[in-house]
Amino acid sequence: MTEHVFSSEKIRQLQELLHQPKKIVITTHHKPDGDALGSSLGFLHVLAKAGHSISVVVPSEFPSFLDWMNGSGDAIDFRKHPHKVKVVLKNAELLFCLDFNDPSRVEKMQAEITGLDIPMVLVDHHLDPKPGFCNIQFSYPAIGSTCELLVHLLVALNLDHHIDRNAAECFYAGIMTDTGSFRFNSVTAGTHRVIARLMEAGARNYFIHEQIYDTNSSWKLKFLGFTLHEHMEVLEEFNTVIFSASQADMDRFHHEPGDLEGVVNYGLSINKIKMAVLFSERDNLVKISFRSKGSFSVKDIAEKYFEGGGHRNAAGGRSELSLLDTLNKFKALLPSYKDELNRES
Ligand SMILES: [Mn+2]
Repeated sequence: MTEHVFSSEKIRQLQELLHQPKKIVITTHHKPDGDALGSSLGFLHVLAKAGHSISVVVPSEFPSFLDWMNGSGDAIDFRKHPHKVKVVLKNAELLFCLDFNDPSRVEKMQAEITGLDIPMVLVDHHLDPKPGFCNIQFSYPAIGSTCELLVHLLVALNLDHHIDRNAAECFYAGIMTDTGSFRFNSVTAGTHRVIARLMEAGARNYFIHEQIYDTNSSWKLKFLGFTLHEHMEVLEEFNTVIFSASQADMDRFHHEPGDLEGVVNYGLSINKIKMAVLFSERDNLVKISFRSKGSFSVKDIAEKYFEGGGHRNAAGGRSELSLLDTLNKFKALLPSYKDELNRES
């Protein structure tokens, strides 16, 4: 389990920060996913057992399929309770930033965390952390999830004996969702050793899987069917699939946050497809989810053209153009990637 080697100096610094009971705030990125919320809540349980007083703050709402996570009801949503967030941050002695590496990822909460005069610790697996964002940075892009990284870190800190069932199930969920249920190439033998450790601590794999994947509303499935049938465009020349969802369609299918989660992956399940992209209209903005297979990087497209970023095979972006104009802008970019999209790899 201790196969992951961290800088002993950083571990020492962090141990020193955690030596005395502290008021700690844990936060994560806007629109928290399974890994973001799982790492935050799992860490909350561990640090609480170690004697600290913890608040988890989220910049915006998380999808309801994560409601089952122990502690989720106590996470403070900045959009709903900005004042409460300001108060806990004002009293905080230490801030952990999990599953993001750039203050812009907390969106409207950015001003609250960049002005703080307390130690900040980053634990994250996205590429290119913003230099100097946090005082101590544990940035490991090769690791498939922040939850996996955090368990390795807890072992190095000698805090892993505090991982109880509640913490273990939060971490398990984050690893499962960020690895596409253990099938992405980021999964290693080390990932499975962490999973074994979490199951020994009581994590129920069947329970977690059911909570996350078998709690769809019928509207979500109807919307999925509609999107696949009506708004999926296969661009064979570019080995690319495009999905789109307009605000009107979302209203028609009673869209709830998280309902479009996973739609984009259906594109990659088509033979030979290298890239799949979902464009969804929200609050006068087009949100974009990019996915790819193999060496083709969607991170660069997201960064260069759509004010976004992420990983090589999974990235996000946005556009202030209309849905149609955004689709056209994207399609116009494809010829310049044609060779790369047709390369065998
Ligand atoms: Mn993650």
